[in-house]
Amino acid sequence: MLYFNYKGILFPTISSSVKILNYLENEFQILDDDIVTVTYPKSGTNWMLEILGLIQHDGDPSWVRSLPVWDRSPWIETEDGLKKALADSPPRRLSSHLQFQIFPKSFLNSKAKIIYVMRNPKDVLVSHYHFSKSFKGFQDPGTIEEFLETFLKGDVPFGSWFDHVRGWMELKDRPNFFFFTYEELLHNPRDSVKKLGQIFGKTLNSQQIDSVVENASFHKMKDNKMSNFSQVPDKYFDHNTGNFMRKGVSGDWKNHLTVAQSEYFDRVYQEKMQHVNVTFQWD
Ligand code: PPS
Repeated sequence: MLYFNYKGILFPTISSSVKILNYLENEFQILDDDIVTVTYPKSGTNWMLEILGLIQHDGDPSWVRSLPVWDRSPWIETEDGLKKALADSPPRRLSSHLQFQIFPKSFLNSKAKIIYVMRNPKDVLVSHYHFSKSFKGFQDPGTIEEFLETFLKGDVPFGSWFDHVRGWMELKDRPNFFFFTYEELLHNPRDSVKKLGQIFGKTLNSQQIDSVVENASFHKMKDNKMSNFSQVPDKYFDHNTGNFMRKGVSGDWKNHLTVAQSEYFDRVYQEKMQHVNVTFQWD
């Protein structure tokens, strides 16, 4: 079985279990000085982690080039990531794709910071579609038409994009919750780096900001074997059929969805997002 179900949400069996998720939700302790990068899959998680790692080291790329991204900021819902997170000493950097309703409850009583990254869901769909063809923990997506239905229903690992964003956006007014979009990282990288620096309590000079932007660029990351997933063993990822660092652009959905499919997506989006009081760049 490729997936198991936890509270109505699908998860890849390859990396997690009900036991892990139950432990995380009810017992795992989020600490005050944790910084947790939270995303729906394929929204720019690893890009944000590269930027955060570079900011932490004043723009010096040696650290992000010497340690795999999953060791810099382990994914708490995976077996290996959870072990790493429990062994790491504070201040910890953690990552998660969990929906808010099953995120560790201890977060609510902590001052930990959440960096939430979102991306145009049509581009998320396309990125997910390609990734699913090569990542052995995800089901084959079928045709784009079939995957559109699967995605809109939320029958994908980590559940529905709409539930994910709606759940986390409930926290948007909390002082320890910060949200970013993939599109703003792409179009306004310097401002995003400055904003992130402030969250870290760091004031980077102009050269250091340039170095963060440059070293976290798509092409630099594609060449960084600690970030481009080339180290992921073949039993998890078929490196012959796909590339984790695929295109790194916004709007690739236009090359994949027909006008009718895009309009259908828009109708579902409007219905599901009508009560979310935030205007996104893609609205
Ligand atoms: S995962 O598997 O859920 O952790 O994937 P995630 O890191 O969230 O998202 C992968 C997509 O992000 C793109 N990416 C980037 N885009 C622009 N610049 C940089 N530096 C960058 N790094 C990663 C990556 O290419 C995936 O998007 P697609 O559209 O498939 O190219």
